[in-house]
Amino acid sequence: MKKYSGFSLFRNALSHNLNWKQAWRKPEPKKHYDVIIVGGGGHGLATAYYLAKVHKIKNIAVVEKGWIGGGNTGRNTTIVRSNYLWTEASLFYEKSLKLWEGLSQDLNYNVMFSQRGVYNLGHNLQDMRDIERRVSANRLNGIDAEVVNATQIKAEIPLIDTSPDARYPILGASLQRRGGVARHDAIAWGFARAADALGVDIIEQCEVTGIHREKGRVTGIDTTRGKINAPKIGVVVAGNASVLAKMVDLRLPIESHPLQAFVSEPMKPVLDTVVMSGAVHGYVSQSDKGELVIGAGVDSYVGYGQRGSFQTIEHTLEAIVQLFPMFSRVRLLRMWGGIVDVCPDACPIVSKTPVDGLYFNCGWGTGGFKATPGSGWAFAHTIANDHPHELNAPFSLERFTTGALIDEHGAAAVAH
Ligand code: FAD
Ligand code: PYC
Repeated sequence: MKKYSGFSLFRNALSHNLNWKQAWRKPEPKKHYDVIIVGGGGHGLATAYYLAKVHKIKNIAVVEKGWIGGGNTGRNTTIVRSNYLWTEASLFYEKSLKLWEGLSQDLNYNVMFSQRGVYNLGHNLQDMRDIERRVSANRLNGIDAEVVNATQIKAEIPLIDTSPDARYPILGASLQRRGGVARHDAIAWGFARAADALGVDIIEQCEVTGIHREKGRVTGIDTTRGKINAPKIGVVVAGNASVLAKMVDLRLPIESHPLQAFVSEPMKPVLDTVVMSGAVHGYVSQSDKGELVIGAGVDSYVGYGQRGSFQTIEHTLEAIVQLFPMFSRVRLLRMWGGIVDVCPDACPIVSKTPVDGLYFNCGWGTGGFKATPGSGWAFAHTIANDHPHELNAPFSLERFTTGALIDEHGAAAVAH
């Protein structure tokens, strides 16, 4: 991949973007591909990248109904961590965290991964018992995790209210220091550019409207830009997974909910870590631009509108102001919503399906951004080998019939 020197940066800065190169091509869809990935979010683009890079498959298309990264990838609050409770989940998320740690170099694109630590607060004795259990489980799996008390929290986050008479008193927290935040657009753009350089066709403004099957095998898709054939199709459409599944008469155990986030006006740096509280339904970090990035629990109803209700905004901001009284003076700049695809055990589905050659990657709910590289890596393995990798084998569709669920509601940390 071409590297840019300081001199070329200077020249391009002065040329009013006339010399700027397109980061990825805008190809017309071909009639046939070896693999089609439906969904140009981070997970879909990462899947295409690892299919081309690791599995040397050359004839790949990513088909996106809007623009790449316009779904949840571009709408999330970018928290990255791997401190899940059960071994199956924590090892899968840890694979992803390890990929994050080398991603800017691998993609030759700065994804601005900042390992500034993630605190999950505990407000009562049961919270603290759960935190201690999860930290122990993480450490047994070789994942960095520690329990910190209120005094340590106050020392590291001076603005937080740790007084015992607070409405939600803070007793302690789990802390994963290798956790942090990244730039959400950069993950889509970085994977898109790197996949394109390996020959992947990224086709935007191309909605999939039907999936063809013959004798139990997938054969192609109908799109708003015509029919495209392929013997293998990977579907990675987050909140729209049930809609695509219905095209092949498959019922997924998924509910789709709105999830909201907000940013404040920019300020000087006041918060250099990430603070989450599942109990009060709020979390906050500060972006490199200085905005507070604030998120909520899901809106409780199901729906496909990418917006949420006012009462959730009010509830979340109440919680944030209780934790950080000084933030009551900060003005909110904007809010938005995404549609998250939630499974009954708060864990994803990365799986083959009853239709040969058709694979689904979904159910990441409120927590899939952190998993983007690991999910793409494992899904690429599954598609290339027609068999899951051991990391994603426990996340198959069969678990909903065998009962081998992996309950991660506690570690999901965002209420749903
Ligand atoms: P998406 O980025 O949504 O990509 C799916 C794509 O499929 C979309 O671009 C869509 O247009 C396309 N598509 C849909 N239907 C079709 C069709 N018929 N044809 C073609 N294309 C189609 N996770 C974390 O780990 N940390 C967080 O801090 C965090 N915060 C969040 C905050 C909010 C407000 C939201 C909404 C989510 C948050 N998440 C977080 C979850 C995370 O954003 C998602 O799990 C993750 O981004 C999903 O990525 P994806 O690539 O699967 O989905
Ligand atoms: O999964 O860490 C997470 C998360 C934070 C905010 C939304 N999801």
